[in-house]
Parts: sequence; structure tokens; C-alpha cells
Amino acid sequence: MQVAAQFVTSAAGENDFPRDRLPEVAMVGRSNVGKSTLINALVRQKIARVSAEPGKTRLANFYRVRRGNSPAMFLVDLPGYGYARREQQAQSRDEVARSFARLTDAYFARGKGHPEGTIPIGVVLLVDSRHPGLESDLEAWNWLTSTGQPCAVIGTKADKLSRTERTRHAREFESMFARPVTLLSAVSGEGLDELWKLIARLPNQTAA
Ligand SMILES: Nc1nc2c(ncn2[C@@H]2O[C@H](COP(=O)(O)OP(=O)(O)OP(=O)(O)O)[C@@H](O)[C@H]2O)c(=O)[nH]1
Ligand SMILES: [Mg+2]
Repeated sequence: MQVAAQFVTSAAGENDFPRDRLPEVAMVGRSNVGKSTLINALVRQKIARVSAEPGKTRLANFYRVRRGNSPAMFLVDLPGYGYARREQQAQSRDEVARSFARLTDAYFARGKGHPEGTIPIGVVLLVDSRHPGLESDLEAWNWLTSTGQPCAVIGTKADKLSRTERTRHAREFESMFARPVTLLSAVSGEGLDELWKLIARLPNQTAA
């Protein structure tokens, strides 16, 4: 299916968020989990910057996408959590966590209380398929679900798993998040169609 996609803006805070009131799906996850790579795989273009060095995406990047005849929407690449730049270690990790929290708080606040009505926002938490059970992923999940937005979890980099790991990790993720977790790969393309379907319905779903 044809996908049209363009970069719209990089936002450092609420004043920079786009004014178009389109449905949005935000990609959230630890630094290096594969958020930007996944957006590129979904739209089959290199629009999101992927770097060898983790922690590069420090802003909320908005991409306007249209798949086939579906209505236009935004995919949003949010900064990764759990990462402090080496040169910023003089600054505490807490400060990095706080600046991440400020941006994401401002981002999720837009879903609510706007005079023109709420913006439908869905959240996809990305977790690394190789590493089930990370405390930081569970904390992120608990925080995201507490925002009241509809949320889903997917596992990235499934191409790196053996068959036995795949079965075992899928089970571990399922018990961790109390729901099935689709494992997919930006490299092999496995699971991308399923993710598109999820993206289309998530923003208008009621929160779990
Ligand atoms: N094998 C494999 N590697 C992947 C996959 N997705 C991403 N990667 C690799 O993982 C690394 C991190 O990917 P990014 O897309 O930059 O991760 P990110 O979540 O955007 O990272 P930050 O912007 O730092 O938060 C890159 O080296 C990617 O090539 C995947 O599905 N399979
Ligand atoms: Mg990135």
C-alpha cells in the first residue's frame, strides 16, 4: 500500500507542537530501542534520523503520514528515556529525566482540555524484544497508562531472536504488561502491517 510521509516539525515544548488537529500516534521507548528506525520502516523512507550514538532524538519530531486512502495523521518520535549523554553526566541523570518529563508532560497534556476538543492521541511503547522485564519499561508503561491515553506495547528487533527466545520472550512480555505484545522487526519487515492496523485504530480507542 502507498504511504505518503513528510517531516513537519521538531518540538522542544508546547509552543512548537503543530496546530493541525489530526489524530496522532506517539512512539515512546528507551533510547536505542528503535523508534526512529521503525518510523522509517513504516513509511519506507529515511525521514527520521537514526544515529549510531543513542540519545540523539532530544525533541518531539512530528511526521505527517497517509497510508493508502486512510485519513492523514501524525506519527510522533518522542525522545528516548533512560539515557544521559556522557558530557551531561556532570548534570545529573535526574536533570535529563526531568527534561524528558517536561516535554512528554506537555505533549500528553495537549490531548485534553482544549477548547476545540481533545486531540486523539495513541501511544505505542516500544520495548526491545531481546530484553523482557526491564524495570524502566514497566515504569514507562505505568506512567503512560496513567495519562489516560490509549496505549499499546510492541517488541522491536525481533530479527535478533532465535525461535526459542521468541516464544519465551513473548510469554514474558505478556505477563509483564498483562496483554499480548507483538514482536516485529524494522529490518525484516515482519509485523509492520499489523502495526499499521494498530496505528489506525489506536488514537480513537478508549484507554485500557
Ligand atoms: N537488527 C535490528 N536493528 C534495529 C532494528 N530497529 C532499530 N535497529 C538498530 O538499533 C539502533 C537504534 O535505532 P534508533 O532507531 O536510532 O533508536 P531510537 O529509539 O530512535 O533511539 P533514540 O533516538 O536514541 O532514542 C540502530 O543502530 C538501528 O539500526 C530492528 O528491527 N532490527
Ligand atoms: Mg531516535
